[in-house]
Amino acid sequence: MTPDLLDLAPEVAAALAAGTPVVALESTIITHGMPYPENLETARSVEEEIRAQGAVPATIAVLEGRIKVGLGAEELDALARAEGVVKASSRDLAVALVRGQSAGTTVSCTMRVAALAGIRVFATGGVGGVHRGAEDTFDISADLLELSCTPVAVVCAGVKSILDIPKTLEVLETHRVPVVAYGTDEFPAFFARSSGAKADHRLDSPEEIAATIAWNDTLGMNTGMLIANPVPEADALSPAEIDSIIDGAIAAADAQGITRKALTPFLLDRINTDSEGRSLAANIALVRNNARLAARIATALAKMPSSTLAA
Ligand code: PSU
Ligand code: MN
Repeated sequence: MTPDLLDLAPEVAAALAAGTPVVALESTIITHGMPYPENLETARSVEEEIRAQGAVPATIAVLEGRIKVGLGAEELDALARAEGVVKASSRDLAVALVRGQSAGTTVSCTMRVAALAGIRVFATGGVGGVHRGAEDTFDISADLLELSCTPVAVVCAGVKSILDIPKTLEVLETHRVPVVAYGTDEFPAFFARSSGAKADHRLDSPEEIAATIAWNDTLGMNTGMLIANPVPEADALSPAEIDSIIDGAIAAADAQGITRKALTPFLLDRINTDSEGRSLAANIALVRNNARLAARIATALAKMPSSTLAA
């Protein structure tokens, strides 16, 4: 790795050097996934959840052409308020560096940077996937492809039904990405605890998940892993309520010709507005819940004898 490729925050550098647990966090959720000021409050409270478990949070973003791994309070604040910031998936990263851009990093880009930094566990809300109608548009998120070739475990709350969930699970299977549901037999649908699709695997403890990550490495799979953690019961939304809002958002995107990388941010914004904040409250609760689980997995991984972990 180029020695000065990454700007590691001091506490992140110290934790990585000491082998103590670190959890990566993405920043497109801050720049394109939630409105200000909820985006900033969420980013802060998610970092606190990770600290409360004894792990170090590393929010990843690009600021003026530098890759940041761990943001200071002022950097986080500025990113949350910034307008016109780029949304960078992993393929956009090199251009962002050349052009000196600031960017929110998507799941794919955050995974790429986490892997470069040596961080193996990453928490977010929802990952991208196969969009409804992908048989015509071919709109399949780069997140799924990054999961197939970058060894970082991503804790999410499943995928939103803005996506075609069965097709998303098929693409993950084709690309040999392990998909594990935590404490449930069902694959969760972000706002709802169940999508109607069965999860491929169920694991019930952070220790078992950490051991699965270690085995996946030892087997030379070189893939990530998707860990689906259902939204807490108390914060879940009723499918009837959220499904009609999502259907309305998709119809609005169709009517306005919104496609490609603008589509997911458009749908998220529309859902936030049309649900009058209820979806945002659920979103915040589930990201915090995912951060807690990710920190417990990173802690279990850090305790494993290094002989069981691939170099
Ligand atoms: N889904 C959400 N919230 C998000 C995103 C997706 O519920 O914030 C963001 C993530 O950063 C994800 C990206 O990696 O959108 C996927 O974008 P696309 O569908 O354009 O690949
Ligand atoms: Mn897309």
